[in-house]
Amino acid sequence: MPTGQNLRINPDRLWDSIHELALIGPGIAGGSNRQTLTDADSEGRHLFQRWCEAAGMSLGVDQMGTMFATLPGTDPEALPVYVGSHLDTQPTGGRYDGVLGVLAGLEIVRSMNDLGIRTRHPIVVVNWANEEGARFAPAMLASGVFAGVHSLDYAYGRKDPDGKSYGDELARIGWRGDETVGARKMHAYFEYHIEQGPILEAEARQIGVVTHCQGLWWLEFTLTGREAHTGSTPMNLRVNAGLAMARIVEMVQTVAMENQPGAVGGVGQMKFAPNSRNVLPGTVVFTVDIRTPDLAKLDRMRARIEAEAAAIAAALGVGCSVEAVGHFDPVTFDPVLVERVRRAAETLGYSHMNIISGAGHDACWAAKVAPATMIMCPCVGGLSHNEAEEISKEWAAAGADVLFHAVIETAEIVG
Ligand code: HGY
Ligand code: MN
Ligand code: MN
Repeated sequence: MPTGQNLRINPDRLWDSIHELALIGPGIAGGSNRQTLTDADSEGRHLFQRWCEAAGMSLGVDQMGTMFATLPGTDPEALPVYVGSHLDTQPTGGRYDGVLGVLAGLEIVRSMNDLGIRTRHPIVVVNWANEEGARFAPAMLASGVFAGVHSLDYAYGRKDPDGKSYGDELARIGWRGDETVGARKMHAYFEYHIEQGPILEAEARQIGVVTHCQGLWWLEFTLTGREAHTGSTPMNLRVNAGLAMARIVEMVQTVAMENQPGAVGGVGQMKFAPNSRNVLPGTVVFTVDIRTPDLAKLDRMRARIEAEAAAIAAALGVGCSVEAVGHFDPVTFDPVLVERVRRAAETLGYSHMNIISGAGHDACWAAKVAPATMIMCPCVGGLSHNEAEEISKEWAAAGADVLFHAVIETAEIVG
């Protein structure tokens, strides 16, 4: 039975919590730099733990460092309803990516306490470890282990650019829990997230009813040229890995544009060695990120990019190897939960539209092991993964109200 229109979260408390957490691991331009398994990440985790315990929740932590805060239901045998996202950020991230979803989950519990609402199913608020994949690729690493996509050994062995391993860093900050990853079973999973794109704002809709998430490949290329003097080496004697990289990046743009509408491709990370301004690079390592909601198109784009990159490198005498360091197929979210989100937006009188998530989320892996769906709110100019990422308190609260209704309807209000 849909919940009443008057059931709403406390917008000020949600907004204040978001901005109190933002004081931990601040960026250099007003955003956040709370990269996974850093001391700032740990400090943010401790604050979240204190807030959850103050709201009457008990905390569990699994072997990947994912945090699960539980509000008991009236039926201890009932599988919990999970509400989650992530508190780790990009190096130059915004205040809301991930954080909004975790703290909106906490706000639901705080509001249930205020209103004396109990549910039959327990409610668990989740902070997934290493959603961003910025420090340790791939993204959504902990939820991937939880869903059985990655082994724990693989995850522990992932290295950051300084060669530190996930397992060592998790132990160093003291957040390696005992729970077996993936042992928990979910009745349902909800994730509330900023859109990270321009559609909802452009369409003047308050709520994104997320029906799908586009699929992704992260292809890490290693190009091997010959280190040589940039001044005295004649052009015809160069084995130029930098030139090969430039032509491959241009080709990725061409492949993405030839697969419009509904495909993206680009490069966000690149490393030259020895990275000296007057030495032609011996090695260039960079990651190509391609995405589309169409599985066949995604795999065609990958095959074409790998084949054309090999040909570009060969024509320049440059060595070329590629490793897939991140992947998930396009995801279809649970139609029953999607309809519950849509009905909640209607009950509350919020404008809404169906949307496909452009970014990847832990919900993509949760959907492999439980009925799952997402809710989105607009963000200013569609900007995200940028310290200037911005949303309004009204947008944040509207999505949290919809989340509140969908979650407690799924968890079955008692009394
Ligand atoms: O890459 C993504 O889509 C997400 O931000 N990890
Ligand atoms: Mn995110
Ligand atoms: Mn992100």
